[in-house]
Amino acid sequence: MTLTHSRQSTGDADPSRTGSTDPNLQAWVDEIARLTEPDAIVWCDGSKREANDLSKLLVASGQLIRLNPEWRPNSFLARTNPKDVARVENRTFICSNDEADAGPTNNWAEPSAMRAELRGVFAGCMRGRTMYIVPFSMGPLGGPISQLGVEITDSPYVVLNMGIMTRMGETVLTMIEAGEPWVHTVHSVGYPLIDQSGITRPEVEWPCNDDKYIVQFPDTREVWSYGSGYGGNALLSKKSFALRIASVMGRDEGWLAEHMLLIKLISPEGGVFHMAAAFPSACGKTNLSMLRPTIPGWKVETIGDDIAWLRQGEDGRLWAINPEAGFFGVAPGTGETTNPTAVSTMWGNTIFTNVALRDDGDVWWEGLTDKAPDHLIDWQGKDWTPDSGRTAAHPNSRFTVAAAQCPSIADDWEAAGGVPIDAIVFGGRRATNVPLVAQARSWKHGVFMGATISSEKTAAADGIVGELRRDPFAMLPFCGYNMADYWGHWLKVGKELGTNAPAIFQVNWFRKGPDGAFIWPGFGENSRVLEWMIRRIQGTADAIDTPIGLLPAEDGLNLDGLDLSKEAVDQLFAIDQNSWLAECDLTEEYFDKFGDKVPPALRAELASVRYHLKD
Ligand code: SAT
Ligand code: MN
Repeated sequence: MTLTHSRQSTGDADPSRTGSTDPNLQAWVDEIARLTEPDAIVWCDGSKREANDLSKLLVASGQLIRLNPEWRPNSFLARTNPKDVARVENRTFICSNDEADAGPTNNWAEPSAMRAELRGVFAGCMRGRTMYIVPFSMGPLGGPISQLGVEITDSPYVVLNMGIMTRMGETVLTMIEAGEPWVHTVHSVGYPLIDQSGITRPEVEWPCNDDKYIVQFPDTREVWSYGSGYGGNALLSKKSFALRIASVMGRDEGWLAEHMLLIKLISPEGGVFHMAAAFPSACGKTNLSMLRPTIPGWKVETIGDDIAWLRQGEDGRLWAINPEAGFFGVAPGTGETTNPTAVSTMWGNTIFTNVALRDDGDVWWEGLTDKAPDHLIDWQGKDWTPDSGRTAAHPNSRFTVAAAQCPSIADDWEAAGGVPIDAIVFGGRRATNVPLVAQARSWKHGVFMGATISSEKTAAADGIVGELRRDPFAMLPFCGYNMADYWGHWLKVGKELGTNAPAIFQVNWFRKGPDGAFIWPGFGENSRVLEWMIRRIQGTADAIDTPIGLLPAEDGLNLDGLDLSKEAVDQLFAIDQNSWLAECDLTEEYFDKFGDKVPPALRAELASVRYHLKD
């Protein structure tokens, strides 16, 4: 769709800064500007005024719709190009100097060849557009686990999102100018408004390019992203930096960058515990991070919903921060019954992407309410009614909102040194085989559990939804180096932690019964599983040792007041010997892909599981 407003004015932006006193930063900005040829350069200060000006600009050009402020103040709807709705894993590259460092699960390209290719692709790509310099901090400003970055982008939508998802603005620039290290990231939607021969073309509702590149250079800690405006491809602080680049930093410096939510649990006795939990994209991390326990006396508070950076503290324990400042959550399935906390978090100041528009100027998506409105404009801008035969919101539609707006946010969510971790949880989406919960016998066994997680694919990435794939540590699309080396790194971290290491658990909320329906009610009822974990840590809950891990003993899991038959509970915990032996064969095949890089300790764990299954 073409729009009448073809050129972006930069007149509204803060004119106070025109450059940086940091020679490296300035030289890099100059170099990217020479390559991409923008009309103007804006140094973002992160102010409210700046965000207001940018949203006005985007509303004026038709790229954002302002929602009715009566229902949703200072909130906006963006509709992407239908070809730009999710992460593009087959266009995501890890360009390590050595191919072996990328490993068999990443797309590798030789760095200098990729740089040459990118130079061609980026040449003139910002013509007719404004280039924004977005300085940001991952983690509280100046914190011991925090890191700085700068994203150059030609997308004001990205700037607005970065302002919510990170601590963004002038203070970071002054820290960089004081000599703090920072990560270089460059992004373009790949849709110049003036072509090679000087001919202008009109702006479109969602500029992007069919040709996409999401390229990480781990050795130089750099990211280049082209052709997509979608979250995970374009908000380079997130998956590109906080996971792909940071995982490599962690490998080199002895810490962990993980695809994990962070929560604080308060027991009825007032005990405080912290948990980090890894699940693949769109498997309920946001819901779990905002869980409202159904069991009396327990409280869950939110620290993060997607990414955690973990590091051993001076006391020898593992401490974690949420490096982000906002949530980029999946909208469908987020509703008054499933996640009322998320619903109240987005009362205003929220950017919605690819959800449906109500006639009253508010938003809607599948699962927000039980009943759909009689009429909507769907995510593609078309009229929609409940019998249209298609969903009104895209299955990967998103909300971007500040974490500080979350009613369940923990008071220490911004503690610079993080929170001490008592338990680590690995989960996936499995219709069969994997029990509701199992505890690892040891750190090594826990690493084995994490390494062998598989999950049914969701709409968060391109591909076939529902297809089962290995997703070790929920990091398959996000590990910036060889996955087998990453397992080795986890084993090393565990060794350092020794007896201070957190307990490790595996969960599966998604097991289905013979009728194809989910057996476990999930959501708030998951608090029962969390309670069992805490009781295990305290040493007050019994477990039975099974070949695949420690399961709740008879009556060990608190099922009071839950309408679940004995058969259903048995199905939730059933371990089918033959299926598990078959799963072990698949695990061996999977390990073999990594050759001799697989840590012997993991091969030993596999042998032990097999041995006990055959017992
Ligand atoms: O699109 S994102 O990568 O930011 C979200 C996700 O897939 O986890
Ligand atoms: Mn994620």
